[in-house]
Amino acid sequence: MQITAYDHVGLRVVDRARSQAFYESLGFVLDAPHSNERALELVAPGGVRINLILNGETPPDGRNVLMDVDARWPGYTHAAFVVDRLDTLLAWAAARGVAITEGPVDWGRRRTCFLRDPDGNVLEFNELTPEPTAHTLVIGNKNYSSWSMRAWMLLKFAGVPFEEAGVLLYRPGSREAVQRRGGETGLVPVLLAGEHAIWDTLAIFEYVAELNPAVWPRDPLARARARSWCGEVHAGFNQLRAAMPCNVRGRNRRAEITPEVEAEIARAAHIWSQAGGPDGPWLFGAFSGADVMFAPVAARFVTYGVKLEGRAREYHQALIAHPLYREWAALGELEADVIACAESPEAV
Ligand SMILES: N[C@@H](CCC(=O)N[C@@H](CS)C(=O)NCC(=O)O)C(=O)O
Repeated sequence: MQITAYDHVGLRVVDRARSQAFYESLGFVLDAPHSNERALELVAPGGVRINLILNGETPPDGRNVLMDVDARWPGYTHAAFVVDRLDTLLAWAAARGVAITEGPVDWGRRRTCFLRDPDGNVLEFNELTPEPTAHTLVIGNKNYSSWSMRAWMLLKFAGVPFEEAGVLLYRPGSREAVQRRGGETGLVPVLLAGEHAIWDTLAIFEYVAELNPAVWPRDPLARARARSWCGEVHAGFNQLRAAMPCNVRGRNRRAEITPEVEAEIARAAHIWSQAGGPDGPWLFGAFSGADVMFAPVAARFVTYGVKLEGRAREYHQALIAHPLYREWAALGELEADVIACAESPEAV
């Protein structure tokens, strides 16, 4: 037998409506099929569950009998949750007038604060501190390397500090230079995390998502959809890729638009036409790794003058105006190196 995770923590409460409203404002949602007249089950977007046990009686003088009386009766003292951003939690508490009873305090492995729920149950919230790891991103020419662009934008978006090591691509010895840095395939990007090399873009995305979960949408099914689209880009769009080599600073370039290329343009446009939501204009409302994955596709559409319509067009405009896209494109503009096979002639 192995204990693998918590299923839930049970909290006895006095006033059902008051407690439900409190926990819902923290992001928990009622799981009605698993609730009954004795207990409410609530679940947070990350899957963390609590049960509100509805048989509480108002304690004498309103004090929490486990925590606020002189006698130290044995029992649970607090539930400790992990949050992505402690500052967001602190802002939530300030906006609702919920007192922070201890903290925020930096324990090294975690940054923590405590507060009480409406019954005086102690709740602890932790933002975990990642182990300090030195990161180096081995990338190719910024103007030409679409996969490098993705890893670079993602690390910046996730706020993971890194140094850059540039390798000029498609020269004798380029792949060997990447291999010497630990990239087993000789292709870029390679993310070096301390001594360890990660040499595939999807693997880099997943690694960075472990450092900052904001890389993926919060909802598990949205997350799966985001990964499906990213997998599709990673494994597909091969006709488009071949017909339109990445050349971020290039304009008005000619591409042979075969029916297969046309179908892949239509597929990208179909995905993009689904963008936008309450949290913003991106594929999953808030900006995520899925948007980063499509950034070089957006760049190709600029270079080769691909016309889009409606929501897809708006999404494309937003993506090429994103500050990280612009920063990458501006750096590519400054590069002197030319990769002849990616320099298609101008359209007439
Ligand atoms: N599957 C790899 C693809 C990486 C890739 O194709 N990188 C290109 C640059 S965009 C490369 O290194 N090309 C150099 C070469 O083929 O020698 C990933 O996901 O990272």
